[in-house]
Amino acid sequence: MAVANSYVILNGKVEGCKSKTSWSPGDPLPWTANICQGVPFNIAIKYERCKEIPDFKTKADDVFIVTYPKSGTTWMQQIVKCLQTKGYPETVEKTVGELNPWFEEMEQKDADAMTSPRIFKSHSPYHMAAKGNTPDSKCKYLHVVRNPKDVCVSQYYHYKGFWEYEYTGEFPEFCDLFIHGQVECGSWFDFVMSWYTCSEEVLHITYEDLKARPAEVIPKVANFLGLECNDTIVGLTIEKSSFSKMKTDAKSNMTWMNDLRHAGAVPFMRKGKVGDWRGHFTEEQSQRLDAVFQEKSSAEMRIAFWGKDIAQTLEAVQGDADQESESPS
Ligand code: PPS
Repeated sequence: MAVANSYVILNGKVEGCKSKTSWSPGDPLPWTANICQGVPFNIAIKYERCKEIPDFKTKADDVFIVTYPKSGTTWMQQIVKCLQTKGYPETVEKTVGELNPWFEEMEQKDADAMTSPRIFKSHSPYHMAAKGNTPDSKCKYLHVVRNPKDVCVSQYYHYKGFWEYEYTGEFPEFCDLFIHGQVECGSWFDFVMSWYTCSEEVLHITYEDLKARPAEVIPKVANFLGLECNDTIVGLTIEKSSFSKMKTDAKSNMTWMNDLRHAGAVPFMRKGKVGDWRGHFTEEQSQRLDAVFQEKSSAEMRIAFWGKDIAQTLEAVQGDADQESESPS
């Protein structure tokens, strides 16, 4: 059943309707979602789970890797694993998904059973996130943010790859959905601003900085997590969290999710580049996204994250010189 835009006030599953070449507010959602408190999520996330999250008892040494989907979550998980093992992640049998389970998807009892210090992955906007409300339960958040145009492209391939979205549309429609915040976890702009303006202990890391200056960024992550860091550990972490290494590492390349993907789908470790949006966005789509970026976020945030106000052109986010092999997408 296709439900018209009234889904924003619903909680529960909304079946996707047929895709078109564009999407406008008021149109039914062309992908299958679970709506939790008005925010569309992947169907793996249950409304009941979202409801219980605010009551979760966080501990002072809990850390949440919080990201809008496709912003570099798995990359950060691998960096954390490298730091925890002083540069030898291969000595740990668990995948990054097992080490830092997806908080919104897991069961409460499994979260309760984890040994401290616990590190979770979370895709919740701040208002829906787990947070301690007493001084001794205040935990920390490691927020990874990536420029919205590259996120949009990466998320498009994610939707095409995982059958659970039942998404059959093409990029122009998906771009409309993204700009209007009608994709998984809602509006990128609201999500990022929610974490930027909250008063919790948050370390903000940009995907672009991590790509350009890993030797500067990785020690900040180690310091935030209270983990040992020296030049050797940083060097090993850079090597073992590189795109090419992770792509062939079954414990960090997400191939354990392959049974949820269409045969022949573009791999989860797709390109790992900065600026790939330039090969996907038209000038008109780019300008439209820039306008929403400008309207829905603060210049202060944009400058804090990217060094200058990139809302106009995202010129600060140039294509990089990464020589990783090109995939067809
Ligand atoms: S998810 O599904 O939300 O957890 O996805 P997420 O891990 O946040 O983002 C996936 C994108 O991150 C890229 N990626 C990397 N880029 C650079 N270096 C490394 N090591 C790396 N690992 C993952 C991955 O390729 C996805 O981006 P795209 O642009 O699609 O390639």
